Amino acid sequence: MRTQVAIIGAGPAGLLLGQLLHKHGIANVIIERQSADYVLGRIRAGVLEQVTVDLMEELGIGQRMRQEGLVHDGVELMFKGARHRIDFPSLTGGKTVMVYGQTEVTRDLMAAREAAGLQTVYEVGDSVRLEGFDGGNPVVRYRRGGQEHVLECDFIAGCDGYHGVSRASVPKGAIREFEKVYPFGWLGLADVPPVSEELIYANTERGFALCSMRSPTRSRYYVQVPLEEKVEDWSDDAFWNELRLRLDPEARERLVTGPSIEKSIAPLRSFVAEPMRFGRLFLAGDAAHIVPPTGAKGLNLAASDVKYLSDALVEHYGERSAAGLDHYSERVLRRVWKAERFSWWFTSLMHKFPGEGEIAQKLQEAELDYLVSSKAASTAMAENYVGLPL
Ligand code: RFL
Ligand code: PHB
Repeated sequence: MRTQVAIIGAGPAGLLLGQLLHKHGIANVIIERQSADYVLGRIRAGVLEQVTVDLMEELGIGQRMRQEGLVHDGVELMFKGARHRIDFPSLTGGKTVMVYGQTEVTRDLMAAREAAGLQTVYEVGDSVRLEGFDGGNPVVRYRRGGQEHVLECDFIAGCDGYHGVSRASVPKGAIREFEKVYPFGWLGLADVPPVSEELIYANTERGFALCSMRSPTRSRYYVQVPLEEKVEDWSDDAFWNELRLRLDPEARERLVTGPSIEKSIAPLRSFVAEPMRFGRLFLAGDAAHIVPPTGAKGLNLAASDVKYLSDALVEHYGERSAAGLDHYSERVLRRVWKAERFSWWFTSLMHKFPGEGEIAQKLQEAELDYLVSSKAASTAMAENYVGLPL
């Protein structure tokens, strides 16, 4: 089999890239480890920046998002037991974010891919091998249904997430990795009607909590827990009790509790691999970088990466110019590092760090007080949260 661009991974990065390339007549095949249902079963991101919303619209798949997504024009920051609102439009010249789950984005992209008759090979397990990307003829080898397959291509897009094969295929000496692992995780639980119309990010002496949502009837709540904690040790009741203790009196009163449909613990990490190009292999999304979820940036970075990559590939095939491809890594990393900085800053401001003592709490509260009372500080926060321009 032969294609122009072989895409590894059918997460948001891979699926978005596939549609962007297809729109410009560039053939692509996606190779995915899991089944489509498994990919759709993962509950992950919930907040889309305008840049991501615009990409969905550009691809003609914004209709359901427009109907079912929730436009949010602010978030609430809670500290010292009280909530303070950051208003996005007045601070950013009219910008907002869209609450529309990663599952729904993925579902819309899969449907569009199927309607366009584009090929996705699911359930290849750990069999993918990338070869020849340092020369002129890259190939992707994989096994499916007990048979070996070879996909020849011009380029490989590594969109296979943090644990994928693409970054791991690069010789160690050619890549630099920067990493920070936080000493806590997020225990997440879905779903009952949300406690508030906007997201609440809470800094408390007991640790961080986030009240988010997927729809007017589905909440998604998180509490900071020590890394060693096991999800089996958290009954739904224990979760609700802990969340209640981290909310202000009004939210505590309004909180609707019920059985969870999904409960899991996610570790928090900042990670960047440089560069993001190795000959004819390009990394995009979580394959190259991870942010802690506090800034809601992961999916949005995956989207902006593949926008840059598809522009570069369109330039290559259309104008026969390598300039876009040559500058891909440098251009993407400039935006990635700014999102890494924001996510690290917001994580550091909102979480309780073990062993840091009471002064750390006081300093966070002073910074939060400054953040909500200074227009300059609120503007910097709002500008980053709604997303920096491409
Ligand atoms: P994905 O989604 O991990 O997809 C990678 C795909 O590659 C497949 N794969 C392979 N395929 C073939 N061969 C192999 N060897 C393979 N290895 C892996 C995988 O099965 C998978 O289908 O990466 P992608 O596309 O780069 O997308 C990144 C986003 O998924 C991620 O950044 C976000 O979910 C992060 N994130 C959030 N991002 C936001 O923008 N806003 C949010 O509000 C937000 N909240 C979150 C989050 C992530 C979370 N968790 C659980 C990590 C909340 C949470 C709790
Ligand atoms: C979510 O709804 O899952 C979510 C929202 C905002 C974040 C992180 C996660 O910052």
